[in-house]
Amino acid sequence: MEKIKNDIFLRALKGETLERPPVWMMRQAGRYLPDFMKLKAKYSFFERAENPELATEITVMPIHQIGVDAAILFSDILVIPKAMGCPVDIITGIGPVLPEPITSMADVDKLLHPSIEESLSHVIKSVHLTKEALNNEVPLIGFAGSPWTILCYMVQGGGSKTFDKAKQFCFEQPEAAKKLLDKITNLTIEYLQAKIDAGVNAVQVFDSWGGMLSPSDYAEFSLPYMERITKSVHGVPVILFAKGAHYALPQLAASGASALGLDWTVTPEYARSLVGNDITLQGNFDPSRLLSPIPEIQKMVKEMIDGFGTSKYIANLGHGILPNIPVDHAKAFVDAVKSFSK
Ligand code: 1CP
Repeated sequence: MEKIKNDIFLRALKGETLERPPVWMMRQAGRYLPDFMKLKAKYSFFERAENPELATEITVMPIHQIGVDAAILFSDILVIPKAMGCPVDIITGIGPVLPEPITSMADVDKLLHPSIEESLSHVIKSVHLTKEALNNEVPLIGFAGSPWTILCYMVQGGGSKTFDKAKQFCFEQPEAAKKLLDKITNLTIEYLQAKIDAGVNAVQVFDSWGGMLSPSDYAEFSLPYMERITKSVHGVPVILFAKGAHYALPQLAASGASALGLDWTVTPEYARSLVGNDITLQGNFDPSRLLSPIPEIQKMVKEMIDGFGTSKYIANLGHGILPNIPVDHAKAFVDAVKSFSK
């Protein structure tokens, strides 16, 4: 059995009380690092993500340059629709574009259920190569999008402020929507399990657009699928991050997950009052607050940790790091967590 040298992240997931919380940042592998920008100028998104050597290089960058306590594999949640036969482009300045969106049951029926081996072997290769490159320094996190968040892109055809077409599809054609959610869930379980079998030490499910739904619609179109994923994958801790859906925290806490991600709209006290004391919490620094002067970042990090405590807590942002964050501010955030003392 491998022994990870810095396993503070895994210990927090087990619920241990620590001297200081572990720290990593959502979207830490892309976006703001100058060395990443150089690769981005040279290669398209999928050239970077589907090339295991490049994906490995990008994954380890923030470990060496920023000093985070965990690595997250460079990839994207949209590899799942692509594997199902729904084309995906990622266009600089625009974001994801899915030119053949799902509009009907017939479209859902046409989707593929490929084996991970035939469709996503590059991700598995990236896990192997990244594990080698990390040399057991820190744990590696694998991830997937939640079925609802993946449906958002597959039906909307790209990013959106409202995901109105995705919601319309769910409300007008609930049977087709649920069949689509089922298909995404089935492939996602196999995908996450393949990454676990290849060596990732934890997995996170990103329900980035969970908060687009009302509590009752969340209970119908997102929660059951997140629960099924959590109960089906085995071997490593599962972290569920449902942005904007704090009303669902009690149910997510009961799903069997090891940890829940939080966005910055909840206080530590409120989050704890919803989930109890058994589960680990992760978050929730407002990513825009990394634009504040460094002394203010340091002060706010201290307040955040004082609020959450050093037991069952992982310091993180409340959503992905923004592309315009100065590297020294990101590093100041991480350093402030690592030098925390009561
Ligand atoms: O060419 C590029 O580099 C484009 C930007 C980019 C990057 C760096 C995209 C397109 N994806 C990624 C990588 C990525 N995506 C990672 C890798 C690890 C890391 O950066 O640390 C991860 C974890 C994701 C996850 C992801 N993709 C999410 C969930 C997390 C979140 O931020 O909410 C979502 C919603 C996506 C969709 C997506 N892919 C890319 C973009 C620009 C977006 C968001 C578009 C939108 O706002 O709808």
